[in-house]
This record gives sequence, C-alpha cells and structure tokens, in this order.
Amino acid sequence: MAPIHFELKDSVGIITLNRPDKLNSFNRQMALLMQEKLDECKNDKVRCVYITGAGRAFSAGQDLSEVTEPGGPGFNVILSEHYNPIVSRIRKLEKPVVAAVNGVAAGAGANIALCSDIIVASSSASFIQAFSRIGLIPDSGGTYMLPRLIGWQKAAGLMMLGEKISAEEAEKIGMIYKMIPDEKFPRESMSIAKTLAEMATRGLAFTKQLLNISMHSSFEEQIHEEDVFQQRAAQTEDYKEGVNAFLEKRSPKFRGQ
Ligand code: LHQ
Repeated sequence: MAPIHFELKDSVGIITLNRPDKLNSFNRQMALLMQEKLDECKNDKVRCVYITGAGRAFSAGQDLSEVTEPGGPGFNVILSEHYNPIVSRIRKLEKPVVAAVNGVAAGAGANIALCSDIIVASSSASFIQAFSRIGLIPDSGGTYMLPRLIGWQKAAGLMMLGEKISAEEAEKIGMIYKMIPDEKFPRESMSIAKTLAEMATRGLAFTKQLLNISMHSSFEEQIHEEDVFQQRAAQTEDYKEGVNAFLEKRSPKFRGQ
C-alpha cells in the first residue's frame, strides 16, 4: 500500500496520507512521495489540492519509531529533505491547497496542515503541537505560521505546553477556517475544494502570493504589490470571462487561464 494515495477528480488533486495503522505518521518514503505528488499538482489539470488522511488520523507527524531505528534518517536530513521541501512546496504552489483535517493532527502533521491555504477540520479532529512533549521545537513552518494565525501568546502557549485542542477551539481562535460536523465532513470539505477548482485559478494564485508577501512587507510595499498583481489578474482570460458574465447576468465559466 503506497503511503500516499493520489487521485485527480473534478480538477482537484486529492492527496491522501495513507499509513492509517501508524496514524499517517511520516517516514522517509512517505515524505519523499508527498513531495513527488505535490510536484505533480503543478500540472494545469490540477486547479486545487486537497490533503487529507486515511483512517482516524490526519497525521501524527514524524514516525518516532523511524528516528530511533539504527540506520534511519538522522536529524541532519529530516527537516532539510523531508518536511521543509513539503511545506515550501505547499506555500509556493500556484493554486489553493485545502487541508481537510479528518482526525488528530500532531507535530509536523499539524504544521503541514497549518501551511495550507484553507484548513477545515471535522468536529472530532484535534491539533497538538506535540514537539515540546518530546523535547523538540515546533518545525515544518509552525513557528512561522502559528503566531501569525492566532497571535503570539496563544501560539507560545500551545507550542510550549503541547496541549491538544479540539477543532471547535481551533476554529474559535482562528487557527482554522472552519469546523464541519463529522457526518458532513467528507462531502462539505470536498465541496470547498471543488468550488475553488472552478474559480479563477490564476487570480487565486496571485492572492496566495500576495498573502505570502504580506508576511514580511510594509503597508506601502504591500499596496504596491497589489497594484502589480491586479494588473496581472486583469490580463487573464478568467478576468475577461468574470466581468463579461457579470454584465451578461450569467454564471462565469472559468478555465483557469
Ligand atoms: C505513533 C506516533 C508517531 C510512531 C502515534 N510515531 N507511532 C522533526 C525532526 C526530527 C525528528 C522528529 O520529528 C520531527 C517532526 C515531528 O513531527 S516531531 C512530533 C512527532 N509526533 C508526536 O510526538 C506525536 C506522538 N503521538 C501522540 O502524541 C498521540 O499518539 C496522538 C496525539 C497523535 C494520538 O493519540 P491517541 O489518539 O490517544 O492515539 P495513541 O497515542 O494511542 O496512538 C495510537 C498508536 O499509534 C500507538 O501505537 P500502539 O502500538 O500502542 O497502538 C502509538 O504509539 C502510535 N503512534 N503517533 N508519531
């Protein structure tokens, strides 16, 4: 059974973390395959990426039995070759990435979700910055994303205390976009991805790039970037279609161009 399952459906690239008996914890093979699949998602046929987990977990982060195995990947490669290339690909991918957190998300598993563009979680899901419990620091972009999502104080508390929080709490503090009741989760989370896949893909990619840039720019720099990207958006076929459809009082048919 491949540790990552990939499927393209209705222009959504569905990446399923697939080691359910290990709570979808990452080993080297899985981390490298995830990078491969994210690269496949650069293809124009994919207009939204949807990441979820098989079984009861989203992901328990690093497979801790692998790091203690003699001959297993060492700390000198785990971030540089496994997690950093994954989260960097997610942030750079020029299309929306939805993390559909179906169950517990711990350690690097939680932070891969937090690096996605839109994070939704099923009502029974939970998040835990498990690192401090084993003497490690939060990685996979966690120290960058978490304080920006929920503020310094909440981030420091969650990262230092390593407390598990529910999807409901995660929604309340702004860590995720929304919580969806378990019974509706597969359908409604996928419906968000399908909606995004039918939208103006390049415009969404520009929005994503602007959000990335906003992390480190001044107000004046940011409004300059908005000017640059708005002019690019205005050159797209989808903008022409969007404005024509509005004027003709019909629904737009975006093609991602
Ligand atoms: C696991 C794991 C797991 C192996 C559950 N590995 N077996 C970067 C730099 C370098 C090295 C290290 O890693 C990193 C990045 C990281 O991600 S560090 C953080 C690694 N992750 C964790 O510390 C989380 C550890 N797991 C947990 O805290 C809990 O298992 C969670 C909260 C995920 C789920 O709790 P429960 O729902 O109560 O399940 P459980 O604890 O009973 O786990 C079920 C089984 O899965 C159990 O095995 P068993 O044989 O007893 O059924 C666990 O040992 C195994 N498992 N996580 N990461």
